[in-house]
Amino acid sequence: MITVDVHLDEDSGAAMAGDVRRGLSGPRKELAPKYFYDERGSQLFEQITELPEYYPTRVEREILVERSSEIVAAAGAPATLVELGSGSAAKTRHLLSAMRDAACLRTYVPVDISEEITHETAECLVEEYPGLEIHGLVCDFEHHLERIPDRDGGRIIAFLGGTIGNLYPEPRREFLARLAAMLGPDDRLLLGTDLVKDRARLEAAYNDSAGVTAEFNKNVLSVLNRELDADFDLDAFEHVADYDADRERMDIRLRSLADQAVRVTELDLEVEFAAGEEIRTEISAKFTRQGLERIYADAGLGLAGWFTDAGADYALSLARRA
Ligand code: SAH
Ligand code: AVI
Repeated sequence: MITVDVHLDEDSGAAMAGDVRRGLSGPRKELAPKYFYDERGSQLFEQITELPEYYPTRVEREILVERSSEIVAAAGAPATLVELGSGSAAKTRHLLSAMRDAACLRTYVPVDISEEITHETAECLVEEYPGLEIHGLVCDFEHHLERIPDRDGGRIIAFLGGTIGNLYPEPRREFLARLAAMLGPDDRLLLGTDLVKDRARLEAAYNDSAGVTAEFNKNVLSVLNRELDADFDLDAFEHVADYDADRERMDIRLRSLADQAVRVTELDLEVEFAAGEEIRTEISAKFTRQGLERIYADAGLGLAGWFTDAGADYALSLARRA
């Protein structure tokens, strides 16, 4: 009942090497957030979801607990749930249960870049949902969308957790346009988006008092140390996360605490940092309904359902191909 196809090969190693070389060679240093998620990074993200300050997971769960049946009905009770960036699929159970209760559930397709968590998730779910067919894909959803199987009976393509906010506007538009082109008449996108709110709550969510987000952020340096034989000293960088109100996004960086040089042996690259110089590791965009409707329209999608929590902190929206 479980198959997991792994599409991370030598090409992805070469892609990482190219990304990191470009990201660390220019005047404004940057690393892509997908490199956070090795086994340790996925575990740290799971810890983030339980932090008192990190509200997005809690409020998205609240919506799913209360509205999953309605969401599944509004999506036409499809047979397949595809999930991009599925991780542990902790909240996804509410959707799967609603699909099982509506007697439409046949297949779950978790799609994630982290191989370990995708295997673990598939094994847990097949026990929890007897008869469920699981077809996992370990790949980069920005590059391998075409590997997602097309199925009879309609699909919900869920992209939860607010991960869409980790894409810059232009790659986000391209990604959503490619998703739109994949949607048949019976398919719906189900998108989780964190909503614009006051700076204090946003900044607290990304600067937790237990320091887990700082550890998660620095974990990308451990990934480079292991994968590219780099010699980053994690104690020589500090975690920085603040809200850019003009761009409506969190801006997350690592700041060098000293003048230092880092060697990335696999790239034959020496990277110099001045004290105070930063590497951006992630953005996390926050949305409004109006803004999202425009984003959908620009990508060839149309809003087909809007579900928020009581505090209007977060939205799940359904979209169809326009
Ligand atoms: N959906 C879960 C996890 C969100 S964390 C939740 O809502 O809690 C983001 C997830 O997306 C991680 O599991 C990470 O491994 C995955 N991910 C990040 N970038 C990715 C990419 N480019 N391709 C595939 N998966 C990616
Ligand atoms: C996965 N993604 C939606 C998280 C976010 O909130 O942007 C990642 C994260 N980064 C720091 N804390 C959580």
